[in-house]
Amino acid sequence: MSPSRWTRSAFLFLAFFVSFVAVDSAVAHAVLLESLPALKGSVNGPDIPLKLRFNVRIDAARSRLTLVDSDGSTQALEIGRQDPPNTLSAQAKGLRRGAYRLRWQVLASDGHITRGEIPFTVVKP
Ligand SMILES: [Cu+2]
Repeated sequence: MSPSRWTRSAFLFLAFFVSFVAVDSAVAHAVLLESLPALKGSVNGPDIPLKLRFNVRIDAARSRLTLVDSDGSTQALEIGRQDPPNTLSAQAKGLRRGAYRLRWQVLASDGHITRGEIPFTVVKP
């Protein structure tokens, strides 16, 4: 291989590698950045606004928010209007004092599903 050909091959390889890495990070799946209630936070009941903010846009129609009671019973929450599109919000109503978990499962724009739980406590019924 001549030196110029070698250089071109090396450049092409590098360009391919860089574009691959760039695309991979651009379509990253959803990571939770911030939540209301905060992780292990305490909030006043009985009605609690829930908001989750992610690093990327979320497909709300294919995402799920579930409230888990301290006795393990679950309740699906209706997801409200997305504003902005990297957030999910819902309303939990009539909560009594106690420990809860907000279970989330979201679909990001890259087609990957991620899930997690936010434990929180309701202090004033
Ligand atoms: Cu992903």
